[in-house]
Amino acid sequence: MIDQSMARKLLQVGEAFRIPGPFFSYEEVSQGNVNRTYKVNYIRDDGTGMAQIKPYLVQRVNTYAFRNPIQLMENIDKVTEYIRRKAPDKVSLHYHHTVGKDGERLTYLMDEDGSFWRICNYVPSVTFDTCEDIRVVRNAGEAFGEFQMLLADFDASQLFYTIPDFHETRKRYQTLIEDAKKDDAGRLGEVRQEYDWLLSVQDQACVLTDLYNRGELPLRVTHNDTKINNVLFDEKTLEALVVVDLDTVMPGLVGHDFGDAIRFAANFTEEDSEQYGKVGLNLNVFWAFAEGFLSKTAKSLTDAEIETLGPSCFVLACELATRFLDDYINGDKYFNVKKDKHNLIRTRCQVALAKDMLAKMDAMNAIVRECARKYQAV
Ligand code: GN1
Ligand code: MG
Repeated sequence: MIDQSMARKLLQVGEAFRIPGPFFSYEEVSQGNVNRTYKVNYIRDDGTGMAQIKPYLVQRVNTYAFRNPIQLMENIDKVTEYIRRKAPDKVSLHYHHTVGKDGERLTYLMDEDGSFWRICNYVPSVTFDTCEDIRVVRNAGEAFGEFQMLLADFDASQLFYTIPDFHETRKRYQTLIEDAKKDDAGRLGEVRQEYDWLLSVQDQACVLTDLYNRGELPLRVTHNDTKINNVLFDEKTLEALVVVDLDTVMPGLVGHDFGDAIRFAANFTEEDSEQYGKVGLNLNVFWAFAEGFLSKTAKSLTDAEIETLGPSCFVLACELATRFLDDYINGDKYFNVKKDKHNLIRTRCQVALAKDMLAKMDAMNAIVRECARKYQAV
């Protein structure tokens, strides 16, 4: 159903960015747990006298999650421009400009309610929330591996930390422990089992942070939100077209991108499934992603980094579980919730996945080493 006030708001945003042509319609794109995304259609004469629909992607950035959205847009501008220069033939994202109070060119609009808006080109494509098609998974692995390699010589010090301590797993744990002590929403009793289990694996879950702090892993530019639905695919060929959702592009570790991708794509179920018995790591999907990712990165990664790839999946599942649980304990302030106990369900799902990963860790490590050996040799 069309919400008239939202339509008016999107119209106003489109005017600010001087999008030409009459506003036609909009639909909310339901992906994303943090920002709100809309596909907005305009009518455009393509020069032949025939009216065409021209879609744009309009987003309202969640400024509770992203406290410095202006710096965030500066990061995105730098990174997209860098990639465009390095790989001009690749499909890319372009953010539209509006004019600020002093006539300056801006990639965002801050409206009178304090909402933060941006518009980018709409890329016709398909996305996948869950995926057992091995070709798609392999292509996604290649896309995220390539993304990281494209930025391998980008000066990471030019980037703001859009969310400070985003993958500082020890700090995530500290926050969880502090918020559990406060128990503002009175929910701790209900989540005791999940909370105790997560604390019992704390050291294993913090292995990436600890190795980095000991100087054993290099800092790279990472995407930091490598869910498979952040890759756009060609509908016919299923080739990966472009990696999207660049809000969290920041300095990071290779395991953050690999582990996050696996905990999302290789789970037998969706991220918020309540069928906890079905949750688990699909080793075929794991293998396909590892193949794609390492085919692009194996030659550049250090041996120490390669050794972290398997364990990083467990790390990222636990880290996200602490974040979902913390948000549940705080009364659901960070993640968009779409059903009752949504954050608790998400927590349980990540915990079940992390447990299954522990059981399969030897197989995961063997696959990673095999793929690394293969692609270092070619
Ligand atoms: C958030 O909004 P979305 O779906 O792109 C979150 C990620 C989580 C993910 C879990 C900025 O991403 O870190 O892994 O939800 N992004 C932020 O679904 O917190
Ligand atoms: Mg995201």
